Amino acid sequence: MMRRRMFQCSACLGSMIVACTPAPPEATSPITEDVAAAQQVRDEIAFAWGEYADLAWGRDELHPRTATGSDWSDAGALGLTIVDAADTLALAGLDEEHDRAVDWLVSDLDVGLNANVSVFETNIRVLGGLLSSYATEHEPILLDKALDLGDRLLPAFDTPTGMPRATVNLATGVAAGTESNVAQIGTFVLEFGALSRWTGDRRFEDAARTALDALEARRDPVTGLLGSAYDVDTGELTLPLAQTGGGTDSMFEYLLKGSLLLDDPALRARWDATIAPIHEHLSESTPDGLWYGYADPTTGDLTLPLSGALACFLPGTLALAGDLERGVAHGLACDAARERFGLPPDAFDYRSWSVFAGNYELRPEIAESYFYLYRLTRDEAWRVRGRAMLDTLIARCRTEHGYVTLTDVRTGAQGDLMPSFFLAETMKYLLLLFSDGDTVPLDAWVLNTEAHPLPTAEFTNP
Ligand code: DMJ
Repeated sequence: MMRRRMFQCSACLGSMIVACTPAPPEATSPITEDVAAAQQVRDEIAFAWGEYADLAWGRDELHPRTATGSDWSDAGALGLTIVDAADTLALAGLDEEHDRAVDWLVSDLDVGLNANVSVFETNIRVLGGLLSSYATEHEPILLDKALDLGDRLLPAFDTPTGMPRATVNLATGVAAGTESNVAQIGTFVLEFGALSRWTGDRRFEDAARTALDALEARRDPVTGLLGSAYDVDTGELTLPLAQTGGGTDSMFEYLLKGSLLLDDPALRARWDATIAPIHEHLSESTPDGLWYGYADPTTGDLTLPLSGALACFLPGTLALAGDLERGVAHGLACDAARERFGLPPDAFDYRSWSVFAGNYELRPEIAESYFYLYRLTRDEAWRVRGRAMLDTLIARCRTEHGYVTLTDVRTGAQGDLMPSFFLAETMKYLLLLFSDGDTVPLDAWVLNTEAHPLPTAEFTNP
């Protein structure tokens, strides 16, 4: 049976579940597909997926150079690449591959592994992937498995502060980790909100909101800034660095996207209040554009001109929030890093361009920003930048058996992993960048931090 795939809007597809709102006034013509570039991305998705399916089916991730698979845990696999890639396969029109992936989720995915897993990663990849597939398939067992998984993640939130522990054992419910970072604490309201509203079980959304409230209570009373990590038992700040990259990033994203998915003005107000001190204390203009560095959360002093691949999600999120001016300026800065290094490394000094961590992990964030900036400005230059990124990915990261990370962008030395987010996010954002405007319209879908689309219309009337 051909499964349903509906990441479009009702005006474009008769069976869709949501309505399109009118196009913004400045939008004078529809966004049309860049046919050649979109087809090239589809071909690369088919290639990378095919290698995973041939060499590592059911395993968490593929190691292309050694042609093997590996799992997060010795206890077994969560089929990470399958759950993460299923909606990308649908969007790429790879119908047989998509159906096989969803059949595996329905029949084979075991969310009760006796394994200690990252609560954050399991939420954004596995729960997010299950919910996104449920949104288009309406297969009850996908929601049952999501609910089962949500139940197994919840014990992590049973702390004195309500901030979750970093890991939990999916079979025993034993949670561990005293210290947790801001992203690991505050990146749940999309998946847990959707789960609560689809099942009528408030526990998930309540837990996600309690964790966000705990972070809100810890913004510095003078500067308004958060640090990077906290003790989930005592609430003490353990890493006094305010920054927007790895370790904090998706919490900011979820304040904005939570307000959009759940139609929640209070979350929007919290995004506004949280991002304002970031602009005030962390931003710095250079000839390349606008950067956000590292600051002391207590004094607000900018202490380190440091950025990296992960932080480059923010241009797109700023644009989605309506701040096109800063979104474009920060996007240009991130693009300057891509131009300089070919692909953006994990950590560099944006004033001197010295590199602190030269690895490129097949990360999606810069492509994510190109996508939002193109959709929201219609400036063709963002597609041109995306095509350049795609060319570099193919030239430097494509191997006989899939795509690999780079251990150093300066030498081009290759690693041996195709992380599940490569198909979930990097290739999906490139595909969406080149797709027409009716594919995942931003007034109907909110993408979680792993790029799994969730439908806004289903959650606005709890
Ligand atoms: C992804 O798992 C998510 O985008 C997360 O928010 C950050 N890290 C990776 C990709 O770089």
